[in-house]
Amino acid sequence: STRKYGVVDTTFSRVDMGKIAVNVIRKEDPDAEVIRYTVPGIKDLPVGAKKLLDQGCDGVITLGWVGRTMLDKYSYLATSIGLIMVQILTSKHVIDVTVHEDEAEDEEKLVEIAEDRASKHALNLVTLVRDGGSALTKYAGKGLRQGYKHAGGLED
Ligand code: RDL
Ligand code: RDL
Ligand code: RDL
Repeated sequence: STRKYGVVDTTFSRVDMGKIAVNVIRKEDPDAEVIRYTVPGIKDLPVGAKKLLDQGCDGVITLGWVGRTMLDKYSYLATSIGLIMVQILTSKHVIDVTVHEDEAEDEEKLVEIAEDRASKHALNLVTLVRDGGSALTKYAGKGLRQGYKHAGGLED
């Protein structure tokens, strides 16, 4: 049967990262099916991901935006634990794309971080789902980053 990817995003986010992820997945794996599901905020992402996996998705990418306050950061910690629980319960990858609003002061830079992180992690999801984790081994220890330039491996 054809591969199926899930994309879960939020209305809280200030950048349409779901659209970016869908476009990258479609371009990279044109025969696959992509299902998009949008929730209000990050704490709704774990069940959104679980629903898409229950509907037969082989892997999911979530795209969340965390506000600047401590309360927002606690919400993210809870979300992250929830997303990890979904992965453990289903043995499927849920790639967590998160942009923290305090990563940059200016809005242009935040858009840049969001676009880079969503694109690179959408590619990671396709690789993991289609080719498996061994396909990433050639990049092990290379200091790859999403949202920023790669840090690079210390041994290179
Ligand atoms: O279930 C409804 C909401 O509780 C849920 O959508 C939350 O994720 C909303 N939310 C917060 O309550 C909050 O304090 C969000 C943030 N902070 C946040 O930083 N980013 C979000 N939602 O996407
Ligand atoms: O699911 C995709 C990513 O969310 C996941 O790979 C994270 O572990 C990536 N990541 C962070 O998001 C982060 O804020 C990592 C770190 N910090 C870190 O310090 N080390 C990592 N990943 O290996
Ligand atoms: O070294 C600079 C950054 O990598 C570091 O500040 C990370 O913590 C930034 N970061 C996040 O905050 C996050 O939520 C990253 C990710 N997600 C991620 O998925 N990949 C990253 N950084 O490389």
